[in-house]
Amino acid sequence: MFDFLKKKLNEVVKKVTDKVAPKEKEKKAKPKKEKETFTSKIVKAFTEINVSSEKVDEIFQEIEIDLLEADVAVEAIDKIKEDLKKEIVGKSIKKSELEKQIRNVFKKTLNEMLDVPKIDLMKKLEKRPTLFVFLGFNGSGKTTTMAKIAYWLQSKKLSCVFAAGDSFRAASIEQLEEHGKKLNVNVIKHQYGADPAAVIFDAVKYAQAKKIDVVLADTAGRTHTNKNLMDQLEKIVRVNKPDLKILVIDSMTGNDIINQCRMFDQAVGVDALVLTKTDVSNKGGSILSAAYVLKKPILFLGTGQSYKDLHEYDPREIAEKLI
Ligand SMILES: Nc1nc2c(ncn2[C@@H]2O[C@H](COP(=O)(O)OP(=O)(O)O)[C@@H](O)[C@H]2O)c(=O)[nH]1
Ligand SMILES: [Mg+2]
Repeated sequence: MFDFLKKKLNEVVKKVTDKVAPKEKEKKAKPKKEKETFTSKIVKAFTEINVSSEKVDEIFQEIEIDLLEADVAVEAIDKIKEDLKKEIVGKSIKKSELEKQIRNVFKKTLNEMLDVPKIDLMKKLEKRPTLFVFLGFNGSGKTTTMAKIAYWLQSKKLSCVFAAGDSFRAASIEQLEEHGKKLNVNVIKHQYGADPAAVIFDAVKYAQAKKIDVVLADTAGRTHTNKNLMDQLEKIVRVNKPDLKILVIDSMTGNDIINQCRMFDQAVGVDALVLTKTDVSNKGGSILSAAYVLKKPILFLGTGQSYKDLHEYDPREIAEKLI
């Protein structure tokens, strides 16, 4: 997971270290006159450096591209830079400790960036029935994530029903029924073209009657320009008052993640995120951007195509992996 981002971040740590305190051999133009004595070595090891704010700006101008390549948003890069300044500018730092110190600053910054508000899912799930509605662009992984969450709920001994709220895209109902069959979960559906608000309403009634714990409602994928689909989403929310509106985002989307989330948030309000395809995304900076810029709870990461490939979001674990 996030190998490319990891590689870039570690390269950046090395580059910053080298630029703050260039290695002796790089500076050395003429051959050494004296043999290094034990004392001179010690002195060198203890040589302290002082970094200016301008120096950090200059360094970041050069290395910014590395982070942009890994899909880290500009806002996130600025935070990394400012945090680094706070820790190293105006202080005397031993050369020998510089890299370690930079690494620690990065780790702390990543931890802060990845730290998003939390939702106590088990507490949410105490309500009967709980309604989760899944939102997102076409192909982001809504239906697959719903099925994975059904599997996860079953592992917690909770029952669920699917609402086929995507009555728009061809074969979407059949796709959900496939999952229903494999997971032994009923699907409440209407015809294609039906009003999804009514389908979800029926699924909630069904869950109440059958004492089913959770309703997982699919919706049609939409884009910035689907005005009527956006209106449909508003109706779904107005009629059914979901307990959680979960935005499912493809982590390969790059920094459009931020626009996507803002669009759904403005239209209906986003309570939490799931980031899918973290197993195939070769960049991963999008997760930093999503966490830091959006500050929405992240419930899960999608890590593959089978039902068990759903990983509970753990910021510390990710920060440890990255640096
Ligand atoms: N590798 C990988 N593929 C995923 C993941 N989540 C979804 N997919 C795939 O993405 C494609 C679109 O998923 P789907 O659930 O149909 O998207 P929807 O249009 O939002 O409902 C399917 O081929 C899924 O198998 C994931 O976490 N990892
Ligand atoms: Mg779908």
